Amino acid sequence: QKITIIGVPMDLGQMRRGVDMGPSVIRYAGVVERLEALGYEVEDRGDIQIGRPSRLDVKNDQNLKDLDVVVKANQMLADEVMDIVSEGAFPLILGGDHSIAIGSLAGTAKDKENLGVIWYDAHGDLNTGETSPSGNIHGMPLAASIGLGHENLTSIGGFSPKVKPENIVIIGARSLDEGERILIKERGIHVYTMHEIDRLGMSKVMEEAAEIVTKNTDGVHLSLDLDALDPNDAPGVGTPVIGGPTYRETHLAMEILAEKNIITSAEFVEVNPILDVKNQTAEAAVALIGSLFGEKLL
Ligand code: DIR
Ligand code: MN
Ligand code: MN
Ligand code: MN
Repeated sequence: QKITIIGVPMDLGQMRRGVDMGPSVIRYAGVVERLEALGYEVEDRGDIQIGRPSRLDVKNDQNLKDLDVVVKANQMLADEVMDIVSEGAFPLILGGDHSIAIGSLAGTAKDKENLGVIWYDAHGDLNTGETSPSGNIHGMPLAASIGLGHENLTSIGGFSPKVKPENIVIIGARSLDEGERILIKERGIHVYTMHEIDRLGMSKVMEEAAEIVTKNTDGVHLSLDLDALDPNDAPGVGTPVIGGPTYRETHLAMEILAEKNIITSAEFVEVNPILDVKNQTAEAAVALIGSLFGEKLL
């Protein structure tokens, strides 16, 4: 199968500069070579061109920082991903902050009735301008994808919603805002917090998650925020939260997804090399991508 890589050097969905270098350092860590070594045909389409306002949006009218630039970039990403899907290739999206998941999901959900989503993240990303404590759009992409929030965000790709709440599984959550907790309960979104991971073990959690996202679905998108991992293993992220799954547990999660062969598109986001040591977080991302695509020792 062919894998097509698209980079999204976006950092305006949150307030720490540097995550725009994510695509570049993930490439530097050898993502293309890693996938080619597994026998895949790989095309790298380069990066989406993101405009940069001369000043960051300090006015922040609707508690949606830099809304216009984020919307424009996501629309371009949605178009690009739709094109990759129409070619029959697997879209592998490299972030950039997590606001780009709105475009990724618009692109991957376009021709699907029921897209399943695995959201591997320390956070829920279920805020809207009304509930967000930060105004950062990287905390809102999952809400936008189920049709909640500002219309400019929900309408990206020309349709809404992209996914149904019951087809979503969040894994690794340990930091949820009040509005997100309410939404999770109201909409019945499946969440495996660190409590369930500790109790059941990653293996069982992934078995159950895989069952949920494949029930009545016609594809599964993996959205992996590197801040899901424990900050010891992935220090190069803008909003680290102590007490996450280890590097090894996350490998296991990827290996189980590879074995089940259910993932049809994926993104790896929030790698910020400025906050990192020796590109450790991008190296982790590439190793995890290896496992997701079937890498095994023996
Ligand atoms: C927080 C942080 N819940 C917010 N969200 C992050 O700003 O909405 N998501 N970092 O990955
Ligand atoms: Mn996130
Ligand atoms: Mn996060
Ligand atoms: Mn259910």
